[in-house]
Amino acid sequence: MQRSEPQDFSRVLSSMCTVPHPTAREAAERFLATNPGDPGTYATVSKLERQAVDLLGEITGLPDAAGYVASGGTESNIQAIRLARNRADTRTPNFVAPASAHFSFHKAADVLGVELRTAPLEDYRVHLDAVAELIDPDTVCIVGVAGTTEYGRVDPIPALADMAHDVGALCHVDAAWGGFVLPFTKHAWNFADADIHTLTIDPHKMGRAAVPAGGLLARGPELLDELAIDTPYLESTSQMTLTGTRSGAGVASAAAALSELWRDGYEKQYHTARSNADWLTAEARDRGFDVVEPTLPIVTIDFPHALIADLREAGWRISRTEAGEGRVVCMPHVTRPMLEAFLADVDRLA
Ligand code: 0PR
Repeated sequence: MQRSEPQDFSRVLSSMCTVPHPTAREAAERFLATNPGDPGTYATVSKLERQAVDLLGEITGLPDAAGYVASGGTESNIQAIRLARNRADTRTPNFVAPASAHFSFHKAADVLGVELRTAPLEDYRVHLDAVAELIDPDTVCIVGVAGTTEYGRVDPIPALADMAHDVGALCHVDAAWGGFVLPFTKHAWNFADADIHTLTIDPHKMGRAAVPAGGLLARGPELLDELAIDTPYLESTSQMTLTGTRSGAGVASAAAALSELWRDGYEKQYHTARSNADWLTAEARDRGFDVVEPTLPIVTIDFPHALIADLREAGWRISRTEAGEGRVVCMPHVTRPMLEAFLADVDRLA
């Protein structure tokens, strides 16, 4: 029989997933055969899901948030656009998102038949005048990203929320990755900082839950009602999730990680990541490389393409931004000794 080994993260630099917390791993194993999509039958895991949503609400400044544990950021983003479309009264809906928005919004546009209008950036954040130009009476949602996938930047969320209100659209924030680091920064990004309607925050990224564990939160249950579908043969009468059968492992591990780590554990994790990001930035600049100033712990370094190829050849999992920089996401498994080993290889191969 094959022994199950934890995956080796010792050279993984660009992933937004990480080693699950031991408590989260254990909870995932215990709830492997449960389905939160059928709360009548699997009551315990449903209670854990409520607990997880309550904690996600605390993290995002809305203690009584409505929501559920989704399969990931993609599902949450699709659902946010879906509910904005369903509540609006137009046959030709559109939504506006920054050019930095994750590709899941392109999937949302495609499956939902909602036009995606992409707003250009200025210094890696969405350009507000450009957003204003793209909005019209058929705009159902304005998206802001709190922690962009490539550069970890935070859009001006309060201004986007105001613009959405002015035209009766919803404002959705994608904090899939950033949600577990932003509470320890001064950025305005959540339900308490701005009049946003929905938010994506993924426990399976910085939250240290097992995959799959995403989070969709809404300011009130009425918003999620837009997603409800009748479920005639289940004990519960309706379902608002996109998937039917869901992973009880993901849900239970999210609840376990959140109760274990919010708030001190995540705060400590953030400060370690921050200090690693600052250290790596300084070391890379000392070596003459350009680094995009990191606002959250994601470091993008202007390595030559050949060097990135050689680093990959040497076993480092490092991805490139669209502009070509090497990207290091300072996840909890990315330690200082690991970065030292990485820089030693940079020096050897450069
Ligand atoms: N929103 C943001 C801001 C994201 O960065 C991502 C994923 C999503 C939404 C979508 O989340 P799910 O992938 O959970 O549906 N960002 C990473 C990316 O696409 C995902 C990733 C994670 C990629 C781990 C590689 C990897 O090893 O780059």
